[in-house]
Amino acid sequence: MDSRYLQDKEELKWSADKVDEERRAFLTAGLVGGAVAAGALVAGAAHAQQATPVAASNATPWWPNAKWGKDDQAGASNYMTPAKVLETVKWIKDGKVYRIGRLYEGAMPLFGDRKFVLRIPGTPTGGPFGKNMLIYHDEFLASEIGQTGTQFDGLGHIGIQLGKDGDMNDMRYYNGITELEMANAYGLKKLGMEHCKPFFTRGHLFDIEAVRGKMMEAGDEITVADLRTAMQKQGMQEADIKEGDAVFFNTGWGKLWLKNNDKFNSGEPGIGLEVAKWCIDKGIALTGADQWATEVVPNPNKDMVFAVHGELICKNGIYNHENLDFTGLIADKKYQFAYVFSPAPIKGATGSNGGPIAVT
Ligand code: UVW
Repeated sequence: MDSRYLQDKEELKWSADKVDEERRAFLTAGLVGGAVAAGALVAGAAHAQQATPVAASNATPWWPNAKWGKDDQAGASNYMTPAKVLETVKWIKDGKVYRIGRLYEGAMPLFGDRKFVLRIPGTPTGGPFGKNMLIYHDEFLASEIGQTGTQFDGLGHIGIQLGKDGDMNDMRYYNGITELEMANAYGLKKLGMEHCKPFFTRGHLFDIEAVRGKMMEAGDEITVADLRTAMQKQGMQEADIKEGDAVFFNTGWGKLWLKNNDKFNSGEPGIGLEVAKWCIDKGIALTGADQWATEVVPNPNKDMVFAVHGELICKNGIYNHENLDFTGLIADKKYQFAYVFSPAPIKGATGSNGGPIAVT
């Protein structure tokens, strides 16, 4: 084996350990803070934290993928077929386009130690050129491109460790792909964003903030009963939710964006394993929310951390779009729309930033 490869592996292992250490520190602090805040705010409320009825089990291998085969790396983006596009187009009635992503800026709340640093070198960066004296600007961006701000989680983002610490053969991702098969300091060798097909599908928005009558609090889990209440309030039919559709959850937590970043980062309301299973059973292609992980943090089951990420992304190839903004859609009572997003096809990337839209 070539020595450069071995060196990459060592570097990767070192940086993985470091990130892990930092995340554990963040999660301990965040979950403790979040649990205290959530406990104080949710206790006594009509919707107290509920124990997740479905336990995530890693005992049964989730590969080879039954729907798209053992070599598949595109997951639920395979639902994006010409038939799906034509079915979705029927939902476009008034031609209105809503931006459902947020502005990217250095001040936005970031998970853990992630960064978003934009610089314009030179001002102007270059020129003047020719007698016409043309000048120009470039930008330099230092950031986790797919994991800051409005972010689309790809299938290379989340895996599950099944064996001993450091055993890359037993860290498994979508379709059973191992860390050893993917690992590369210069971009993932498997499950990179280049494998994800552009999304053009029907979106269904559940306004759970409206169901609760106020912003949900950290640790408050959205239940399937909440989804049914939301559908009733919003005039939606469960039978309308079809294989390959996208589902979105409004918790109200997004109101803290740039207003109270510390609280925003301390935890969040969101879905748990019960709703995750509902999504899997329906063949949903993508979940999304107005907060940073779509799932509830801390999980009411204190042994679970980001368990929904594991079930949806890793085991089922279902994508996840985080830090969305549904303000315009909710103001106009538009709960069903065409969701359109073409992730940046960066080879080997774990996710994508970008500007998702809802078209009604
Ligand atoms: C993690 O990276 C665990 O979460 P997110 O997908 O919310 O960034």
